[in-house]
Amino acid sequence: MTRVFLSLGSNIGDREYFLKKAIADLDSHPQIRLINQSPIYETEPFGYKDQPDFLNMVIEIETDLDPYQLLQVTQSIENKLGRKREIHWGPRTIDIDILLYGKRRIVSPELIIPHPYIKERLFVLKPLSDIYHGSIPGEISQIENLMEQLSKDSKGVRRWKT
Ligand code: GSY
Repeated sequence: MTRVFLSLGSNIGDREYFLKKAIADLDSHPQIRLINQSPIYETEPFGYKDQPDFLNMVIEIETDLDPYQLLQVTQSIENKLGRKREIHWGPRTIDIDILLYGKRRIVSPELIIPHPYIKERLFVLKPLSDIYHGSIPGEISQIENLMEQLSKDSKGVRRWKT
């Protein structure tokens, strides 16, 4: 069994419903168990600005699926919940990204793990830092140091429904 961290984001329709439904679908998979979840944050869209704010969070799961099998599961949940890949960086009902897969490092056309957004996007790093305090494989800086660097511009990431 491997501990895995997933990032979830939604900015269309009932955003909280899509986050919760994706988590329930993951947890009901026979080879996945939900371990922990971060608070939900409301975050300004990164990149393409003319779209609604996102809700973002990170969850920790345990699984014996390999990374590519897990990717298939996350993509089938995205498809089931109506995700359409129309505008690159555009709005979406649900987005599920694999951030960390144990201590593994993978660079392939389908998957890059650790996910590059960990270092680049506060909407990923903030909720991850709430539930993960270890190191990032291949990264010298601890998660707290990465947070310090990114959170200088923290205004676009706020706790939702606190
Ligand atoms: O990368 C995931 C989708 N996404 C997001 C997101 O989840 N949150 C915010 N704030 N901006 C985003 N831009 C994209 S694309």
